[in-house]
Amino acid sequence: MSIDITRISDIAAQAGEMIKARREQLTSREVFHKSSETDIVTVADRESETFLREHLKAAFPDIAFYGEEGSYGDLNSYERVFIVDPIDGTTSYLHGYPFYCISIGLRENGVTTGAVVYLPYLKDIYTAIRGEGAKKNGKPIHVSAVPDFVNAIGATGFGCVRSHVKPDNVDLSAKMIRKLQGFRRSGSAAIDLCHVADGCVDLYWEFYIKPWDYEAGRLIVQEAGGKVTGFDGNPIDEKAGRVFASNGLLHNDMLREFAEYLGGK
Ligand code: LIP
Repeated sequence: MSIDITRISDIAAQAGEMIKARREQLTSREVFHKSSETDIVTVADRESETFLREHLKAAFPDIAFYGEEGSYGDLNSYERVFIVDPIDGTTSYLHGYPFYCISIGLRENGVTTGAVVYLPYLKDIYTAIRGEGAKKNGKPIHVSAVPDFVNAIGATGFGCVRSHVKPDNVDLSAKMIRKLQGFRRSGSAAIDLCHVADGCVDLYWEFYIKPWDYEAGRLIVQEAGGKVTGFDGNPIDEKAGRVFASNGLLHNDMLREFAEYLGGK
């Protein structure tokens, strides 16, 4: 029996509206640093996580919860688990830049089976159920048919720079900016993945991101007909956190760019 995606969507939308309203009251004392001065978390991220944990638990008592802002042990020890980013795009959220979202993926026995991404500012909701396709606001979506870089929009993120981890994404992005028709930065991996799924972006990559950033978006892209792998074309390695999504047609060209840039690293 497939999961009740409408119920998960309702919970995501409630949390989304809550954080949108909360932002108006957020004070500087409610913003904290994580791995570096530019890596932040707000009280709203924590409140959103608590809300999602409690409401998902009440609606789906048999499914565990694993969120960005808590300590939940080993993700791979759970049979059925919601993998949740309570605010993906926290920096944007803090500044009032409208691209932030709630991301909820459901993983069962190692396979992602359901996904919901809610963008409170735009009131867009993306959903997917494994084997049943992907939707935006209830309507089926599909990746683009753009076959080459010169006609493509690419998106990426720079979490790696914020955390001072190498190799970072700066030189690769500079190279791709010259090859692509356009380049976009939303500040949220989950949103970038949804944009690949609905075809307004043709490819997206990012270094060092976490399951809560990509779990839901990955299924939404796959169910919309796209491809999601690591930078070597293999399934994403959770530890490496290198995530690459495309409409499928651009996949091999971009894999060649990664190989050249990383040279085996
Ligand atoms: C963010 C990602 C973004 C990435 C950031 C960060 P957060 O998630 O979605 O794409 O560049 O490093 O991981 O921290 O806003 O939930």
